[in-house]
Amino acid sequence: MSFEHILLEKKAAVGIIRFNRPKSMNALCQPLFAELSEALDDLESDDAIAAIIITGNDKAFAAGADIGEMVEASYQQMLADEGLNRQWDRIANCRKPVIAAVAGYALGGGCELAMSCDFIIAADNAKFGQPEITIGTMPGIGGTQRLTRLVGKARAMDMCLTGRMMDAQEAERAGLVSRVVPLESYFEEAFEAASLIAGFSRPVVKLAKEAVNAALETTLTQGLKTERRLFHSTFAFDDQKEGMKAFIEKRKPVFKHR
Ligand code: DAK
Repeated sequence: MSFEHILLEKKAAVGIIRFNRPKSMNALCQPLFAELSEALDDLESDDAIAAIIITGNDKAFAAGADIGEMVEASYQQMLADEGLNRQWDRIANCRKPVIAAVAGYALGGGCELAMSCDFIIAADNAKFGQPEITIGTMPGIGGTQRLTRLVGKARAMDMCLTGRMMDAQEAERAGLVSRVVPLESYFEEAFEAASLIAGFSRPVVKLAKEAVNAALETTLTQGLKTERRLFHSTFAFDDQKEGMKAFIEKRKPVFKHR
C-alpha cells in the first residue's frame, strides 16, 4: 500500500501510522483522513498486527485540520460531509489498541485525534491545545467532550475558551497523557508499550479495552456490571488458564490468543 500523506509500517506485531506532511505541521487534510481510515482498515484486518501506534514527527503530531481547506467551507458543506465525519471517528472505533505517540504540537483536530486513541505517550516537548476559538470556530470532533472527561471542566473550559496550550508536564498532571518521556525516546517508549500489549492475550486485551471505554459512556453501576461480565468471559479463553498456570508454575505464559 502506498500513501501520499501518511507512512504505514508493520514492525513485528505493531502497525505504525506516521503523519507525513512536515511542511504544514502535519495539518490534517481530507485526503490524509481517507488514507488514515484505509490504513486502519488494513491494520485492523491483518491478523499479524496486535497493536497500533499513530505518530507524527518531532515538531508536530498534527497542528489540526487543514485550515486552508476549511476557510471557505459553507455550513451546508460541513453538515453534509457525513463521510468525513465518520472518518474522524475511525480511530475511536478501532477494536485493536491504538497508542498516540505525540511530540511537538497536537492542536485542534490533532489534539482531538490523539484523545481518540486509547492512550497518549508524550515527548517532553509536546504541546496540546484547542485553539479553534482563536480562528473563529470551536472544537468539533471531541475537544469539548473527550477533553472535559479527561481533564475536568475547569481546564477544558480554560483551553477551549482561551485557546491556551498545555505543555507535556501539565498534560500529564491533568491526566491527558499517560507518560512523558524525553523527546529522543518517545517513539521507542510507545513501541515498547505496543509490543508489550501485543504479547498479551489478544482477545483479552480487546475486552479490557472495551471495559475501560465503558467507564466513559455509562453510569458506575452499569459500568461495573459490564466489567464483571467481561471479566467472567475471560474464563472462556485458553489464555486465562495458561496465564494463571504459568504464574503458578513460575514460568512465562505462552498465549495462543484463544
Ligand atoms: N492548517 C494548515 N496549515 C497549517 C496548520 C493548519 N492547521 N498549522 C500550521 N500550518 C502551516 C503554516 O501555515 C505554515 O505554512 P507555510 O506558511 O510555511 O506555508 C507551516 O505550517 C508552519 O507553520 P508556522 O509558520 O505557523 O509555524 P510556527 O512554529 O510559527 O507555529 C503552530 C506553529 C502550530 C503554533 C501554528 O502553525 C498554528 O497555530 N497552527 C494552527 C493551529 C490551529 O489553529 N489548529 C486548529 C485548526 S481547526 C470537523 C473536522 C475538523 C475539525 C473540526 C470538526 N468536522 C468534520 C466535524 C478540526 C478543526 C481544527 O483543527
